[in-house]
Amino acid sequence: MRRERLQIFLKENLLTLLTISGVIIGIVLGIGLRAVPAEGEKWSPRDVSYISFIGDLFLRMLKALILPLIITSLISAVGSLDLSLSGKIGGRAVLYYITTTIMAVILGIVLVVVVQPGKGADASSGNITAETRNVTTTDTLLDLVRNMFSPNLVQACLQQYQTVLTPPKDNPNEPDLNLWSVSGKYTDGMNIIGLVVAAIVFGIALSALKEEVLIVLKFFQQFSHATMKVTGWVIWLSPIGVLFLITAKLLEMDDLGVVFGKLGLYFAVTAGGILFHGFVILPALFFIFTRQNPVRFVGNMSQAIATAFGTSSSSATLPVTMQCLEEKNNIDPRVSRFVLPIGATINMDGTALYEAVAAIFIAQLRGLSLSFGNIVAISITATAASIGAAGIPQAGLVTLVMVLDTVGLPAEDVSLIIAVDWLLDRFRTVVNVLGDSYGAAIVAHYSQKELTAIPTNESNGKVQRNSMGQSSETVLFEERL
Ligand code: 7O9
Repeated sequence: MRRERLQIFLKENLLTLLTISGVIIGIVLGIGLRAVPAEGEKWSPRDVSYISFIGDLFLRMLKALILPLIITSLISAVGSLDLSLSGKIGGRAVLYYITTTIMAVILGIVLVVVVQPGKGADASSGNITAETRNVTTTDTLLDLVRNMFSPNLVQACLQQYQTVLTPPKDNPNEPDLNLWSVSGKYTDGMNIIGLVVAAIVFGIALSALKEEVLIVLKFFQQFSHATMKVTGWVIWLSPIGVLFLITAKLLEMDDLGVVFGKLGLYFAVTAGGILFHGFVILPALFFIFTRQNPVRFVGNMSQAIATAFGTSSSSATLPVTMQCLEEKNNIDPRVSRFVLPIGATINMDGTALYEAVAAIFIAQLRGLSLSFGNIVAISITATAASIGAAGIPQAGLVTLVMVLDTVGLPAEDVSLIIAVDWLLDRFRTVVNVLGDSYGAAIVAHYSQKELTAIPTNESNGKVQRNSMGQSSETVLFEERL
């Protein structure tokens, strides 16, 4: 009897157990293989590229799913709800995103102000120079809004708009960026915010036209099922994929010592804050609002957590997150397919906490004393930067530069913390993914009543039958036609 239960457990959780083993073996192998080259030497970039090859294939497959997934999910979810209900669900999601992001920033600020990791630390750790570009915060925010309204949706799949500043001809060293001339260009990278906005608008149009466009709605629903089917296949590669991604990353890094040495306290404060937010605060909120067991909820998300840690990209993890949420945590697909792509785009609790902590740490390192007003300004910019990151070309450092700029710190100071960023990024990504997932679950809980009032219209691929044995589609068609 016991053995049977164990067998059932192993069978149901085989993939998850394999993926977690993949993460652990990846770490052990990475650290172990670092010791192979002779003292003072390291693995050549070519060797590392062979090792990352398999992880890279996994990452490419996940990334290939992002575009079809967000477009079809958003259109089919918004299209199957009426306007007032999608407004309510969207509103609840945004309220959750803003509240939790602000909570994350406050947690980070309290930690960094109390622990003071920058006091007495040595400011010479920045031996890597960061590439930064000349931008003003205003231009960055205007670019974000411009990117929301893409003039060409085919181009939006490939490029984002970016404002470019060039120094005046008569004074190439002009320090005031406001005196530089302004032009615009398109840079490589998917304009995700433009695509999300366009898909939502298109979904609203389908919902407004109702039965007139039922076939188009069905097309997007079925396309979305097909994408999730492929996701189900790709997920089986995750144990091997994350193993090689993690091993290769560990081999590529210059010096693992800084994580525990020079920048150790900074690393501990940031990672501690991020993990506390994701594994204590968010689960507590989840419990308070839904009265469900958060431990079981996180357990069911472990596949997504491992993928987020391995890829350090919440967008690449999105297909896995959606699968875990729908298949294991039984969240209504009309909610998950609507709020997850939006969450992946604008809700980044880990990133917001990190940017606030990083800016204050650098200020401490530079001996700059911050007023209460400075700290409020940092909080606001860190929140805005995490919301806008996906709409800003080459976001990574640019957003942190924006936060540093609010207290007058130079862009080059980003280089002080770059040495541990690759590892913090993984923790941020895990918590960003968890934040989106808890949000979808809480919103689904509060929208349950309104959702049961309308037929599911086969959103999760399972045809639902009523007491007469008719599928809900038949009912829907009969009702509408
Ligand atoms: C982290 F919705 C999607 F899935 F289609 C989507 C696609 C792309 C959502 C977001 C993006 C995107 O481009 N995001 C993005 C995120 C762009 C730039 C920076 C970041 C911040 O990334 C996090 C961080 O560095 O803290 C983290 N690596 O969650 O992926």
